[in-house]
Amino acid sequence: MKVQETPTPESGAARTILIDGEFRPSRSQATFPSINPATAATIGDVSAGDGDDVDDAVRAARQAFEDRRWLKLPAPQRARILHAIADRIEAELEQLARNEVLENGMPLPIARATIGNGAQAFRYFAGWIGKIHGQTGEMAQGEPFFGYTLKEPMGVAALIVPWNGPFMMACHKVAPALAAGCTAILKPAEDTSLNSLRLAAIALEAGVPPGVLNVVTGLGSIAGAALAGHDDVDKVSFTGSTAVGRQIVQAASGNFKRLSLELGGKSPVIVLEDADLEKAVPAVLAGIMTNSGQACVAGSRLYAHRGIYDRLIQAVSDAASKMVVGNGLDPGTQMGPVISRKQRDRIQGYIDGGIADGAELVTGGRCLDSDGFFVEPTILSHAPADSKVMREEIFGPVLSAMPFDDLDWVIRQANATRYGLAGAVYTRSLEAAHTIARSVRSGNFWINCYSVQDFWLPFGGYKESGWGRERGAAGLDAFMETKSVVARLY
Ligand code: TXE
Repeated sequence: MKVQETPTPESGAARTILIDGEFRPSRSQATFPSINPATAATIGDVSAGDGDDVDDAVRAARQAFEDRRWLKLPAPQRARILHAIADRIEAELEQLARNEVLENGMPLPIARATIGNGAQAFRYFAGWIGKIHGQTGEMAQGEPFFGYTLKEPMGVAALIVPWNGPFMMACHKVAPALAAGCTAILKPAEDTSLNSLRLAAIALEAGVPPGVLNVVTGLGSIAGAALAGHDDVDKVSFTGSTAVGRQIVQAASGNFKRLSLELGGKSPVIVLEDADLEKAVPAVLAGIMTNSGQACVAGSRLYAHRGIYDRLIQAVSDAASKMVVGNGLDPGTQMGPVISRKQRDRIQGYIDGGIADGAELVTGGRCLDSDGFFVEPTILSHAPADSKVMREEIFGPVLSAMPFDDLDWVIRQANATRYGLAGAVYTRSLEAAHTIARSVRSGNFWINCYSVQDFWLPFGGYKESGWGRERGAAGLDAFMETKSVVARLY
């Protein structure tokens, strides 16, 4: 099926709510602008969906789930459709990447990589379709009884996505939801709505029946909250701030929605004295500066052994100060803007607060004089352990560093956080690497590299970094219920 006139960043058509295969405005006709963070210019108008639009979308998704229009397609056909989505994403990669730069600001090569990653999500989860099995077993009651389990889709899933990797993260949720047989309502972040519409249109064109994947654009506090509290939504998969994650837990309690929460982080990066600094320096830098530090796994706390501390900080700062900051569409740009004026001001507040708390500014520290929302790559040294820059998620290009002497002490510091999403160690010692990997309480950990990921590896956080795992078998299971069936044979 060909979807007519998918709203694009350029068209900004304000018909950005997709229900049952039709794009339409919000019922209230209200809109909000989508802003290019590199220029502060308006890209287009997006429909501000509210509770009424959410009701419509949930009704459509419920109907599509109940009449099994998706699940009754044979498994090989569903798998082919997911592969067809990936094919179309790859065919449109350049346009999707440019849209991503316009709305999010990331450099074009990174945008291309994230769009390609989104396509891979569909290929990975397509591979699961047809391989979803329950178990069979004997019953303690003896022979006439026979037991087995069924894996069944959870039902209607709300997929609430953030703005820091908008297309890729939408794919990371839509692909497993569809592979599990759920129907869904995708709620993109208000800063980055438009590529989600193209994704949903691609899904329709590839053969996903209308109503199986719906989109409600709108503000989190209105459209997102309506989804999280809706009694006919069975599952919420959310990526965003820990504060909103907490609100979703409360809103979801009405009907005990199943929840997957991928929340914030304050990930420690530990560099031992024996580390290969030539490899560690670029990895430490990329670990925090990629996507202007707007990554949940950002390696934002650096603990370096005192024996190499000054050398490391100097090398990381030199490299940081040479980074080309600019419009993501300009060739050569290594770091784009942050997402919004609000985030830029918030980041500046953290930097100023860190310096006031006693951290030493080694490089960066300021916003660029520009209409866009640019923050210099910033390194703060000797940040006090209890300062906000060492404790709170800044979500900007700001690395807070501290020297250490003792391994036990640094492990305690690494764990002295409410978060538990990721961490890393750089060392040549096998013993130290694996001891630290086991000691840091986080859902992801890297040895001599950073943020290297794959779809078969579950991704998620300990502690206040969230609930559950995305990707891998666990990511699929997060959209399924297990039913136990017992039969008496005679
Ligand atoms: O996030 P929000 P914001 C962190 C990061 C950042 C901070 C604030 O520290 O600085 O959050 O960013 C939707 N019910 N992360 O304010 O509000 C919203 O529309 C339901 C880390 O932009 O959490 C969007 O779709 N949904 C993170 C999504 O939640 C609601 C990525 C995320 O927005 C809602 C983003 C509500 N009441 C921010 N309120 C990561 N883990 O990667 C908002 N939303």
